[in-house]
Amino acid sequence: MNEYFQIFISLGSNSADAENMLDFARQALARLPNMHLEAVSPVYSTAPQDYADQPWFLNQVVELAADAQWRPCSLVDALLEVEAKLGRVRSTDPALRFGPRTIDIDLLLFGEETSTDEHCLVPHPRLTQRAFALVPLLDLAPSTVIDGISAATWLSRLRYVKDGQRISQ
Ligand code: PH2
Ligand code: MG
Ligand code: MG
Repeated sequence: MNEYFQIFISLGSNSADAENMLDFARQALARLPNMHLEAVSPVYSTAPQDYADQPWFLNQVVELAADAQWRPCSLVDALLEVEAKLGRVRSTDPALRFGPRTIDIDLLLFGEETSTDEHCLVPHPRLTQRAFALVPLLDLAPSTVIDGISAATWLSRLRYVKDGQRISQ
């Protein structure tokens, strides 16, 4: 019997075309070999973290099932390739053509695995601090545990406001 990993990936974009970028990203992930798109969370509109002076983001978490040939680092490489491909999608707005990266695809969790390789840290090192990732993750998998503590507990430690599909932190 084949072993499968339950994988959670965060999608984020604050380009003018964010909805389409998430859509393209979901399609590209579903097309990865030996990978199955299992579930998608609602899309949240989220206040920018780290650098406040930028537009709000759309964020979403997707659940994938990967067969045992995938490893955290090979998946991160594949995600970077998808990002690069989507970054080249032409916006209709010429001002955005050479703008910043339009999609961020982050590996959050890879089954029960941990990776301390700088290039492909698992769990994602900032997951427990970010409501924009924890809220949609909990939508899909309410009993998730991260570093021995439930995702719900991590979220309860954050100061954030969730108003329908909007999250500010
Ligand atoms: N990603 C960042 C920095 N800040 N803020 C929100 N709301 N959503 C993001 O996806 C995001 C961010 C860098 O990865
Ligand atoms: Mg990120
Ligand atoms: Mg990233």
